[in-house]
Amino acid sequence: MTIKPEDAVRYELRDGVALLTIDFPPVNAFGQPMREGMMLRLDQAVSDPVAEAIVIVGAHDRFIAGADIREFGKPKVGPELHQIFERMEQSPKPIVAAIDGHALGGGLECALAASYRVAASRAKVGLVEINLGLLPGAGGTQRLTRLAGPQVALDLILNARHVPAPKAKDLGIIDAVTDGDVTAAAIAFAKARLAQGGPWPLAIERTDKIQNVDPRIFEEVRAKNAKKWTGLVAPFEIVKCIEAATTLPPRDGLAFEREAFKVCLESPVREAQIHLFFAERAAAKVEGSDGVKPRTIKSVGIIGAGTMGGGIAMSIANAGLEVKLLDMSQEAIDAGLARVRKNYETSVSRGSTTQDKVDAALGRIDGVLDYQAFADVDLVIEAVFESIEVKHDVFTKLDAVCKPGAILASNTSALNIDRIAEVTKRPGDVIGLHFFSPANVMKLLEVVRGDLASMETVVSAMAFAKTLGKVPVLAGTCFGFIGNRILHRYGSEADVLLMEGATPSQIDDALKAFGFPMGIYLMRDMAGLDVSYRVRRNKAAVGELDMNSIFYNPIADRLCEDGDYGQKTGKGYYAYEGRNATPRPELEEKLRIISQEKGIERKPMTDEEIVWRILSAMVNEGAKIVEEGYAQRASDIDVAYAFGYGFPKYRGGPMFWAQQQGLATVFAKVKEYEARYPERWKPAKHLEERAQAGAGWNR
Ligand code: T1G
Repeated sequence: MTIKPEDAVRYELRDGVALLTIDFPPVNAFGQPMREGMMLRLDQAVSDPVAEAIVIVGAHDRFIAGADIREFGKPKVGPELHQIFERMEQSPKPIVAAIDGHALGGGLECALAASYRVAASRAKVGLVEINLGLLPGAGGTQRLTRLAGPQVALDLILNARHVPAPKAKDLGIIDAVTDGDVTAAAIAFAKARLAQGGPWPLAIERTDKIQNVDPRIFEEVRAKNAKKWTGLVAPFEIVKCIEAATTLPPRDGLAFEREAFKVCLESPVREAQIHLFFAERAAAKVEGSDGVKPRTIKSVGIIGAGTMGGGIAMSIANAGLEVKLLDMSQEAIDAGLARVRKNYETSVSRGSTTQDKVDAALGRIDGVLDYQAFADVDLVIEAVFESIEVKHDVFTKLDAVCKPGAILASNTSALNIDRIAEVTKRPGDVIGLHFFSPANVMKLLEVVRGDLASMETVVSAMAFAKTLGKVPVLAGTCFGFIGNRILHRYGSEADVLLMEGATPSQIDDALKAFGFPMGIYLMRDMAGLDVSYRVRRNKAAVGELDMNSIFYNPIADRLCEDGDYGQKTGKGYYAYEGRNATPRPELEEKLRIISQEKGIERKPMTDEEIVWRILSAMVNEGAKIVEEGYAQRASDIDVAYAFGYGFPKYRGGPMFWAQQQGLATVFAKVKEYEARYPERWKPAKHLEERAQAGAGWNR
């Protein structure tokens, strides 16, 4: 049902003020009907002899979420945002933006084109376009800079800050804040300004905040962020626009910004980041769950006060929920709580939170020694030793103690959830909640469902993840779920490349040049090589791993046998002075010996070959995970990798990257590798089908 412009923006008169109410679900994003409605109602208000002033408000306690992101990349129909905002600035009557909820992107730009801005104290405002690979393209870089100065504009826009209204008032962005009804406050504000008389202020004509600006601030911000902005377009264009606001006349600055916006719009980065925006939201949707309501989760028990358990406790307490943290001894609990306090202290010292928020969160974490403490909790998460025997013991006890309907979750990173669920009398209530370390920081949360889990339990776990501010991805219970299964596959491909002639630093440098924050070998050295060494030996002992296979690279075993466990012993794939890693020539000698033992001829390799082999391994494995039903859709793989495994967001994720290369091209590469390694490179049927359909991923 298409909403008519006159319904997208309603009109009424209140006490001599024209009230424009925007009602364009779900979040008042500037879709065509809303843009047309704004033009219609602005003209109506300006020509209405009864209306002495104009107030713009959003229905359902939310202002405007910005431009309609779904329209990007499609031909523009209807008035452009900048035309609406110019129309506002030509109004002979004062316009007051009444902001509640969010005013983001084009939403705040709309408010900045008004004469005044009144906000509810709970409202937040921001120019967040950089998250989409864009910049505020409807005057935001110009009006905000002239209203609040270039330093504030650089900070808010480059960091996509959601600024609380009181702080925005201190910065000069908002004129008044109210704890009451924002519409009434805005009308009263308009009437008061009418009584004082015009002219009505225009942010675009302000000059006081752009006097004597030191041009070096722009060079400094570029230099400071050069590494972080590698591969990006928008940040550089944003700095240019803010600099232009301090040097160009208003209309020239607006024109400059519109050109810069086009540069961002046309970049592949914008497509990738907008893909992730919608992919993140799609990932939260569980197919087949219509009508299934989540259970309420207000109190949570955690078993294991170690690093993971403590981090999970923090993320739950930060969300305002009560947490009981259990361990086997008071010493273990005290040590766990001490680690939690230390983490909070670091966050406060970094300014990423405040002491009173930390005190409140700590007040919600209670150390307990007895399982009985979990009798009334709504959810328990175990974060104990990764052994099925230990999990069985824990879940048997939980099953006996917890109330009916309590959800029992395991933080396991690879064990089969059904094998855990089947020891309880409530297998339907058992789910995996795979947090990523540090659990109080990492956004990704893999919700792992076994065949025994009920849909209500799955929906409840996904909703709980959102409550924590996490990015949930629903995974099936194959080995390694989604993220680690792909990590395992591309890690073993990298190990084969080492035997074919590459070195750890060459592979890591190629991955960093692609956009990963860190290469796989540096990551392994940081994690420590000894843990996975023990796992491999256990697997080999029970015949689950053939160390004699031509594709098995024993380099990590040999490093461990030399006592080189990585960063913690000063040597691993790299040699370390503190955290500074340098390549090890003796390791390259070891690799030459291994290649000889395996009968593999070492050849020089290009970075492009390395990237294609590793990315193709990720994509082919991802396609298998989707076709086997362990992921709901290809974009979920992208969300998992962008939010949990350091995949550069500006590339949209491995599956999106493959789509940008062309699935037929990726399929051809996989076939090429299959010709060389038949048993390692079976093409995924899903990839083959989509490549042959000449289309992208169908879900
Ligand atoms: N355009 C289109 N759809 C949007 C949208 C938008 N701007 N924002 C949200 N949606 C959809 C979303 O896909 C989901 O759809 C539903 O609304 C609820 O979203 C010219 C160029 C406002 C804080 O980046 O941050 O302005 O899944 O689950 O948790 O300079 O939505 O239900 O089908 O996120 O209550 C800049 C993006 C745009 C803000 C609300 N603005 N949105 O959070 O709901 S570019 C943004 C958000 C721009 C100008 C530039 C959040 C929210 P579905 P949700 P929420």
